[in-house]
Amino acid sequence: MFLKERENECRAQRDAFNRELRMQIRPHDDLLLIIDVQNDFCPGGALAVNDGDAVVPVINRISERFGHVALTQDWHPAGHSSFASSHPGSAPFVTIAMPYGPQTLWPDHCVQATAGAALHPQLSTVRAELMIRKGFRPEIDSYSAFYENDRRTPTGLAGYLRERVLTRIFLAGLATDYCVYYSAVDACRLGFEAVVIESGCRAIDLAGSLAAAWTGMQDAGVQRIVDLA
Ligand code: VGL
Ligand code: ZN
Repeated sequence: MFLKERENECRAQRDAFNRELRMQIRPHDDLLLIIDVQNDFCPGGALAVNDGDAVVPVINRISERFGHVALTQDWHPAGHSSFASSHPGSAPFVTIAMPYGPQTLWPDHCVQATAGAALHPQLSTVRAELMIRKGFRPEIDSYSAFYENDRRTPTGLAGYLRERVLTRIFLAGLATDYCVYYSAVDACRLGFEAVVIESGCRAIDLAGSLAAAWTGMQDAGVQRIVDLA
């Protein structure tokens, strides 16, 4: 009995996996949104994500399959309010109260016009039609590609996608549990279809944030695929 159940479970998993792998890109409806593939989020960077640079070859490969590609870039002024260094007595990775809600404090990262803020040098950007910069207001952080962390200040991306009639957004990049997560959930809330490509993402995973992000994405209706193959 147990064996039979296990067998069925395996079969269901394999079928789901194959379905994902065969996901067809619709060249006129779909956009690949590449999130924050910047030096500071890669090994050796100021806010390095484990294995962060491993997303680069994956994204370069899958971006060729898309008719439309856009990028985001975390782009903070020096002394940004999300930096622990701007809050004397506070350490990186603690959460404090900001006027717009709780905010995790980070090491100084992605400071405008520094090498750390630059996109990873091997990331292919040739096919990108748009680059959205976020987090440039000194007093507010922005994880999502759509809204800043007050959840109401728009970046303009939704208007751009609507005017271009791009309806399904595939996401990959850094970090799964922050900027990818917030962007994917906002995409769904705004009425777009959102699909996160797991092999093209890596996570910070702070105090269970990765598990919480997957749950949050699932609840919001975000689809999750392993790869495009
Ligand atoms: C990010 C923390 C702070 C991200 C950006 O790109 O996920 N995380 N700034
Ligand atoms: Zn940031």
